[in-house]
Amino acid sequence: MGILNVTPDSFSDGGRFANIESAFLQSVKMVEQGAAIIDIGGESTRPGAEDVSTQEELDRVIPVIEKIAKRLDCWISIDTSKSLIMQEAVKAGADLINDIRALQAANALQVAAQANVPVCLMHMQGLPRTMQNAPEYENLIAEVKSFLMQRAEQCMAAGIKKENIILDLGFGFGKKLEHNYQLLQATRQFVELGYPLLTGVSRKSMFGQLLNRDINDRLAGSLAGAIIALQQGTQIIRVHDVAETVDVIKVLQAVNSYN
Ligand code: 8Y4
Repeated sequence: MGILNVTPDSFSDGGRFANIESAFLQSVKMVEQGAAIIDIGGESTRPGAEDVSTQEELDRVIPVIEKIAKRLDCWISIDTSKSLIMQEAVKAGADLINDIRALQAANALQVAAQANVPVCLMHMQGLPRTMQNAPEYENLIAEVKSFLMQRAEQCMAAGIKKENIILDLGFGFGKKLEHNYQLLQATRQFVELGYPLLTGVSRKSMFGQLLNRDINDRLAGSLAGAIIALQQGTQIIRVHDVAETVDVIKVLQAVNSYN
């Protein structure tokens, strides 16, 4: 899964059309590099980021989804927590709903059930604005597992099919450095819950802090993280650096092809 940000912080303002075109070209590149899914987000979830209006988020993501759906052979994932965005995105051609708030917003469960597409449920402690202020757990693995299983149950109660549910440990979302590494090491336990797992560690601060690298110098750390998760059975890996990650996957597939 290649990451496509269509937030204004990731674009110099050359107007809407230039932004759509640039987002599309970035998607073409990621698909050519081997991405099977493009994850499109129009709302920044960084701690301290400004809230985005629904109309603004729609204006950012819908034209890009329409263009990718028409022109590229890949799945489109919509990264949003708002039910209206989910609904419009699926109408425009999105194939997957990726929600860091695990469909807890008003109407999100109902819209996702109606849309009948896979949903990714992510664990987060707290909310983006404050989640990194001293997150604490009594039993990290048990708490993340219990949250995800409860959300999966609620999804199924709302009519979402079991086979359409993907889980995600939510690296960096209300987690200290040690929490992130404990969860990464526990990946197999989550795979064993019987749902596909999505892992998103690309360029995150778990590498920045550990290795003392700024955001553009975290590729080696991110690839190490990807390998560790993939070896334990994660099925989807959300990344900025598609070409490099595809090489990693091919090497893992080669070693696993000899029994
Ligand atoms: C550098 C670049 C440093 C990006 C931090 C970040 C996940 C996610 C995000 C995730 C799923 C991010 C939307 C945070 N992370 N969705 N979204 N899983 N499913 N930060 O881990 O990439 S945004």
